[in-house]
Amino acid sequence: MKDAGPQPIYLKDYTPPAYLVDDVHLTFQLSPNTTRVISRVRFCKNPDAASAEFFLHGEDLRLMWAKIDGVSIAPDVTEKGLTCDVPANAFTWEAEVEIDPANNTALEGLYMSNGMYCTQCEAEGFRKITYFPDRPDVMAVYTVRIESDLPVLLSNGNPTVSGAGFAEWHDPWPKPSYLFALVAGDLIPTSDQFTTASGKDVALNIYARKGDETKCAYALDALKRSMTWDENVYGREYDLDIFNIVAVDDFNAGAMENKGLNIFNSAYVLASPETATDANFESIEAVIAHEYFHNWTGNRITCRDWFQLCLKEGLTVFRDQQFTGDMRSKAVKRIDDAVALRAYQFREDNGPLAHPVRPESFVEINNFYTATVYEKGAEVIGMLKRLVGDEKYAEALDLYFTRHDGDAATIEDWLAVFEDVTGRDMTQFKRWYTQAGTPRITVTDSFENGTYTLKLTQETRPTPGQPDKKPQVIPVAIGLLAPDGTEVVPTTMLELTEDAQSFTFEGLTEKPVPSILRDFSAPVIINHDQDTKTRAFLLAHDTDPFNRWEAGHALATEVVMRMVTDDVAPDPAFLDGLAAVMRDDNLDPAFRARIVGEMPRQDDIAQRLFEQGRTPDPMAIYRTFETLKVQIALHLQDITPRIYAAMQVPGSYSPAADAAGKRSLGNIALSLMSRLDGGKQAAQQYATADNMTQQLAALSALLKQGGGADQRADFFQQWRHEKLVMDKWFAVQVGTAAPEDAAATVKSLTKHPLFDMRNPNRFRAVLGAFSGNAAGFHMADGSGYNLLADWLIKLDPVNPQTAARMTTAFDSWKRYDANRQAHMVAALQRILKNPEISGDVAEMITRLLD
Ligand code: 0A1
Ligand code: ZN
Repeated sequence: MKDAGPQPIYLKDYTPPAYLVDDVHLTFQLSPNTTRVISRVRFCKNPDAASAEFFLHGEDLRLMWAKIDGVSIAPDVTEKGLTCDVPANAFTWEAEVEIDPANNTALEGLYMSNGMYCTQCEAEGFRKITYFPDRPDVMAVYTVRIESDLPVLLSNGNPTVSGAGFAEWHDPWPKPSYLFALVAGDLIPTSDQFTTASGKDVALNIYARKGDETKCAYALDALKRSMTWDENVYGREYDLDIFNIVAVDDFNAGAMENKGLNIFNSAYVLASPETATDANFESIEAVIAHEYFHNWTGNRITCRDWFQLCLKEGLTVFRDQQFTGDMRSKAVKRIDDAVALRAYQFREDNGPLAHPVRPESFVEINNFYTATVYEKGAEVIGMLKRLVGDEKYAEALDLYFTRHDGDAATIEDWLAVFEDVTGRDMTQFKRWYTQAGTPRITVTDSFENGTYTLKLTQETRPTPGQPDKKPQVIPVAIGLLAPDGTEVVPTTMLELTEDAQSFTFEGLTEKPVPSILRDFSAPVIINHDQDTKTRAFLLAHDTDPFNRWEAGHALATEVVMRMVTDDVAPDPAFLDGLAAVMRDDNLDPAFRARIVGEMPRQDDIAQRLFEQGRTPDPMAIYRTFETLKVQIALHLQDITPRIYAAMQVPGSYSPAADAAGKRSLGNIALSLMSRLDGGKQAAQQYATADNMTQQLAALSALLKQGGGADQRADFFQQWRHEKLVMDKWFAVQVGTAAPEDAAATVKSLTKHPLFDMRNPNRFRAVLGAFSGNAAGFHMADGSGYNLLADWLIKLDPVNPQTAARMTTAFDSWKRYDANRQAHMVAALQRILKNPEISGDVAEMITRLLD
C-alpha cells in the first residue's frame, strides 16, 4: 500500500469546476499495446467557480505532446493528472497520449476483450483514456474519429462519415465523460427499427461476436418494449437516430448506459432457450430496460457529483422495477424485489459497510455501487410515490424532466420538484437519503368498545459514523381482516413520522387481524409478535398478495428458528399451509413457487439468532434446512408428482412470464421429489429437457443429492464452447456442494482449463458461488475464509474493482463465534498486508475491520 493511503473526499467539500468544456474532438488510432488518443478540447473559465487552477485528470497515460492554442507546452504531470498555466479567455487544449488496452485487465478505461476494443468509463475511467476534467458536472458535445481496420467502429451519438479504416461519430447531446464509449471489433449486428411517438425513426442494433448473433432477438424485443413503455408511462422519447448495444464477455458490472451506445456484460444480452434460463431472460429484460431508461434518468439529467449517484440509479432501478411489474406479475416482482433487498441491502445496512443512500464521503467511488444506493435508492422513490400519490408523482416527474433537462443535478433538486408540486415539506423525508440503517418498527395493538388501536414505534440502530438516529417518514400500508377472513378495512396508508404513534379504527364488531406493511410499502423491518395461527390465517386469507407471501415466509422462518433453537420437528400447521398453497390451482404458479420454494435464507437465520443473543452455527443451520426440505418433501409427496406433471408446458419454449412461472413451480416440485426418489425424475428431466431452465434445474437437483456425475460430464461436453453456460456449470457445482466438500470443489474448479480469473463472470461463478454456499464458506477451521482471501489477493492486482466487491462476503464476521471471527479477521488482515493491495480493496477491508 502507498504510504499515506488514498484520502477520502467529502460531499461537503464540493466546488464547481474551474473550467467548462464546450466541445471535445477525439481521434483514436487503435492498436492493442499502443493506442494513440489525440484530443482537442475547447475550454472556458467557469464564471461560477472561485478557483482558476487548471487541472486535468489522467492516469496510466503516456503524454506525447500538449498544446494550448496551437503552442507546445510542458505541463506538470503527476500520477493523477496534470496542471499548467492557461489563458484567461477561452482556449483550445490539444494533446496526444498513448495507452495500452491489451494489458488493461482492470476493465476500466479502454480495454480489449476477445480481440475487440471497448470502454468502461463510469465512474472515473475516462481519465485512463485521455487528460480531461473527468467529473460528471463537466458536460460537453463530443465528436469522435476511430481509425482501425476492424469492421465495426462505434461511438456515441449519430454516425457521420466513414470509409476504409475509419469512422466518425457526433453526439449532439452534451454529456459528462463517464458516458463516453467506443467499441471496435469484428461484430455482427442484429437490427431492427423503432418509430417514436413523434414519428422519429430510430435504427436499433445489438452487436455480438460471430456465433452469438443468434442470441440477440430477445434483448432486441425487450429494447423495443422498453422504448414504448417509457413513452407511455413517463412520456420520454428517444433522442438520437440510432441506438446501439454491444455484448462484451469481460465486464465488471451488468451493463453501462453510455449515450446511444450501451455496453453490456454478455450475460445480460445473449439468450436462447437452450442456453439461458427463465431467470436469465427476466434479468436481460430488466437490464435492457434499466440501461435504456438511463437515457433520461442519468444521461439527459445526470449527477452533479458521485455523491448523487442514487439520483440516477435509485430512480432508474425504480423505473425498471415498474417495467418488469407491468411486463410480468406485479405481485411476484414485488416479492422478488423485497427478497433481494433483505438479502443484500438489509445485510449491508446492518454491518460495517452501512452507508446512507447518499454517502457523505468515499475513498473509491467504485465501492459505492451498492445495494443501498441502487435498491434502497429505488425503495425511497417508491415511498415518495406512495406518500404523494400517483398523480402528484407523475406531475413531479414531468417537472423534473423539464426543469433539469441538460443539468447535472442533486438530491436537493429532486426533492424540490416534489415540494413544488405538492407544497409538502420534504425536510424529514430527506433523512432517507442521509441516514443509514434499516428502521425497525414494533407493532402492538388493542381492541376496546369497537375501536381498534394500532401502536407503531420506530427505531434505527447506530451505523458507522452515525450514532444517533432521528425518526423517519414511513408509509405503512395496512389492511384489517375480520376473523372470518373478510376484509373490514381495505388498504390504508398510515404515515409514521414520530418515534411512536397510535392509529385508531372505529366501528368494528370484533378484534380484527392486521395485515401490516402491505406491498412492502417501506424498506423497514417489522417486529410483530404474531402467533402461528394468525400467520397461517393471513397466508390463507390476506387480500394483499405480498403479505400473503410474507405470512408464509414468516411462518417458515419461525419454523426454522424453532427447529434450530429447540431441536423440534417442523410445525404441521406450516406443512399443511404449504400443501394448501401448492394445491390451489387458482393461484398463479409463479406466486405458488415463491411461497413454497422461497425458504428463508441461511444467512437470515444466522442474523436472527445473532440478534437474539445466540451464536449462529452455520453447519447447524444448514442441517436444519436439509431436514426441513426432506420433511416438506414427505408431507407433500402425494401432490408433488401431480403438480410436477401439471406444470410441464407443452409446445416450444416461450420465455413469457406464465410459462416461466409454471416451470418454476415444476422445478420446485422436482427438487422436492428428488429428495425422495434418488434423482429418478431429475435424471429423466435432464435427458429430455429442451431448454436450459429445465436442464440446469435437473442437473442441480442431481448434484444436490450427491449424484449427477454423468450429467455433469455430459453438460460439460455439450456446452464447453458456450461461455455463459459454462459459468452455470462452474457455479452449480460450487452451489450444490456439501459444506465439507465446497472448498475442495472450488480448488479443483480453479485448476480447470476453462477457469480464467481475468473474466469477472467466471471468477464470480466460482468464488462468488462459494461465499453463497454459507456453511461451506463458514467452515469452522477457517479454510473457506483462507481460500477466498487467497483468491482475492491474486485477483486484486488484475482487477481491483471485482476483488473489492467480493470482499463483502466477510461483512457479517461480527455475528460468529470467537474462533470464526479470529479466522475472518486474520484473512482480512492478510489481504490488507498484501504489498500490491489496491486502493479499492484497501478501503473495503479498512471499513470491514472498523
Ligand atoms: N451505471 C451502470 C452500472 C455501472 C457502474 C459502474 C461500472 O463500472 C465501475 C459499470 C457499470 C448501471 O447502473 O447500469
Ligand atoms: Zn443504472
